[in-house]
Amino acid sequence: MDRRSFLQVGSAATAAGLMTRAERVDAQTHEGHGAPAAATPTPTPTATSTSPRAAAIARRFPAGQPGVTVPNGATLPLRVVDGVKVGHLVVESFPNEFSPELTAEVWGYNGTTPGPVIELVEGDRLRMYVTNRLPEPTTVHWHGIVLPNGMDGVSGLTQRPIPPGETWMYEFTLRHPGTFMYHSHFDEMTQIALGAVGMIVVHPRQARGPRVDRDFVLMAHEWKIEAGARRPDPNAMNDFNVLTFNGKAFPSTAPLMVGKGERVRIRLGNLGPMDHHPIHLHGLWFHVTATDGGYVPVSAQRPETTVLVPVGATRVIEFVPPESGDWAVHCHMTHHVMMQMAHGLPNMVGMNPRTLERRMSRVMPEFMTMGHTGMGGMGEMRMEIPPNSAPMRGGMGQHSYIDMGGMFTVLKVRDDVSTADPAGWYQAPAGTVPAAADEARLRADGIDRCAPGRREMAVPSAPTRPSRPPLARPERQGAPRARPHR
Ligand SMILES: [Cu+2]
Repeated sequence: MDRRSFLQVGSAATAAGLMTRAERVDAQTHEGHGAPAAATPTPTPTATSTSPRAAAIARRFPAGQPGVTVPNGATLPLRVVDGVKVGHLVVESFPNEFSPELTAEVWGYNGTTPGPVIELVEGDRLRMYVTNRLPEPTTVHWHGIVLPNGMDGVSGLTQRPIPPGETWMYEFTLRHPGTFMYHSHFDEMTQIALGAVGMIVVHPRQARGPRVDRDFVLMAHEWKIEAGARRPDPNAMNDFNVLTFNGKAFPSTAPLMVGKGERVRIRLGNLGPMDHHPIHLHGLWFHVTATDGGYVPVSAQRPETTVLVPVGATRVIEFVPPESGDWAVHCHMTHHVMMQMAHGLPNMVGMNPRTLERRMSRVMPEFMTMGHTGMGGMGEMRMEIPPNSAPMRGGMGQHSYIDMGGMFTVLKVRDDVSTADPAGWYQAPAGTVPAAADEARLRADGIDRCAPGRREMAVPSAPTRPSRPPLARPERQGAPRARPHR
């Protein structure tokens, strides 16, 4: 199966895998739940493709709004019983593949972290069953939703916690449209850090602003997973080393496919333990149109290229991409696009390694200094690493290795998105990609490459990666270098 097929089948398979057979039959009838809960029959999805993206677009909600697209994720199947939308969340422990080289045991809902997106319509009555398969009690808090106090899900304050093995019921009406979240509110430090979080989308009954063509949900999260460990460390307070969108680190993050000129909405949420994330989009300007506190009045919307998504908040952005291309979408904290990068290392940049290398080569012929010319390309070198780790890993791009991993994905803007391959890259027109300048051009423009002010390079040797043998073991190197946390 190629990557495209995998992406297309993946979400559908995931969603299907979460349902019992009866639920599956029911969901086929009700998944296009755009209709008023009480009276109007729920329309059947009209998607002709197996693509979850196409299915999302085909699932229309009031005012012609499309259903949400959840990269690497799915929406929660809901059935309508006597006008009430009924769902079932099962919180439990399971392995999550963060990236091809890293899998760890997390706590999440219905086999995913974040849990499935709960997609509703303003005015819906929701009845949600919560089954606790954790080894300790739990609750579910409906973050941002205005509801009766007793349904707020705060252990001790508004309810007793749900003991392990029990199934409890929440029920309330979604009085306001918006982008909200859900998460455990018992032993928050552990359960949130291990992934017991998810998002809620409530579509408005009446149009609020211009209709969008695409509506994405992206949830940021951060994890501390020691290289080689099988479980995130919930005691971590800083140095989070695995950063994710919808539970995946790049290159496992699915791209956001949009058409040039389409109106796009991205609903960003953050229930990571500690850090706020400035999420940056390339190649366009956007407006922040809503938060988990409601819609931002048009007169108060500012154009932005980066939006800070604090812990415990959602930010909704909208834009019309003016240019086709492969545009980066990432957290702008540089350590949040690194994976399991060791911190507290000596600063090697600018160091002259010749003496060190000469001495070290006597006792360790394969010795290689790293970091003195910068750290670019280390992920690409595929040096030997502990099993189940992804230190400094990014992924291959069309032109070369992309040094960023973690909280990074790609907005793929295409002239014709209906036929575009999510695994494909943008083919830039000739002459629109930078290349080495030729001498004639330099002369014509009066550029002197040897102009005064250019200093000799402080470090005479270029990175030695092409000519040196691969490293034996990271821990056998004598010099400080980038290495995974121990
Ligand atoms: Cu960040």
